[in-house]
Amino acid sequence: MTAKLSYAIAGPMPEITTKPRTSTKPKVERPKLYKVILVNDDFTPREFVVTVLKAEFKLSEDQAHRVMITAHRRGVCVVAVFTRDVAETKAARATDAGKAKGYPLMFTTEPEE
Ligand code: TYC
Repeated sequence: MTAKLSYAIAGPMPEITTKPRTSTKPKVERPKLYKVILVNDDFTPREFVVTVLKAEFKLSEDQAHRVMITAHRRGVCVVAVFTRDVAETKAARATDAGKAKGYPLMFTTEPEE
């Protein structure tokens, strides 16, 4: 006896397959930035403030003088922005530089909008 092969017209139910996501949406969130703020006081010598700004924040003589004089006139001046860790470390180091000389020089940090 010869076996007869029979074929259904519609064929098998198509399988619905979904391709697994191999490439995911790139999630590159930019880190929040923090401002380092120079606060004025009545005791720290101007030239010392300029020296600290140049040493800790790599400002030029001209930039450092502008930042110092802005804080002197207005009370505060934004020095620069960094990631949180860097901003806090630099603000602490710059504040400590004043403290080491007996000056009340102060740098603070605050998050950008
Ligand atoms: N006001 C200080 C003075 O007259 C100078 C100064 C400027 C100090 C800016 C701090 O953040 C400062 N000697």
